[in-house]
Amino acid sequence: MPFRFPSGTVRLGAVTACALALTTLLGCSNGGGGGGDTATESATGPSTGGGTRITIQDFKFQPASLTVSAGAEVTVVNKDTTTHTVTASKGGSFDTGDIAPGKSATFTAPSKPGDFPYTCTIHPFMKGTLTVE
Ligand SMILES: [Cu+2]
Repeated sequence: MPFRFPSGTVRLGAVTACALALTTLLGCSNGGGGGGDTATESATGPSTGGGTRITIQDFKFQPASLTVSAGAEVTVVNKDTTTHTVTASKGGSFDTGDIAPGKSATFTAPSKPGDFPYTCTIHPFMKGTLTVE
């Protein structure tokens, strides 16, 4: 049988060298990427930073029901082509005032837990609920 041990050994050797080089390279890049991700998460902070958002589109609040922590800052983005507001229906707990088309505004959620229905003062048929916990 024509086995050729010398050439076979050479090929295996080359493959092994390549695999080692690749492993080393991948190991290095993985380490760097992981470090970068961790740093980004730390800088962004906990989820209270950017998760509280109401989007207005097609004369609707999205989501119509949003649960936030007491005193959280809520961002309202108006993606419609007309002005809207986010205004607490009773108690005057919060009110963004007029939000022009394509603009955004923020308000501070009530500091007491509960359900806070809100509406758009310009279009009273628009309704949503902010739940504070
Ligand atoms: Cu409106």
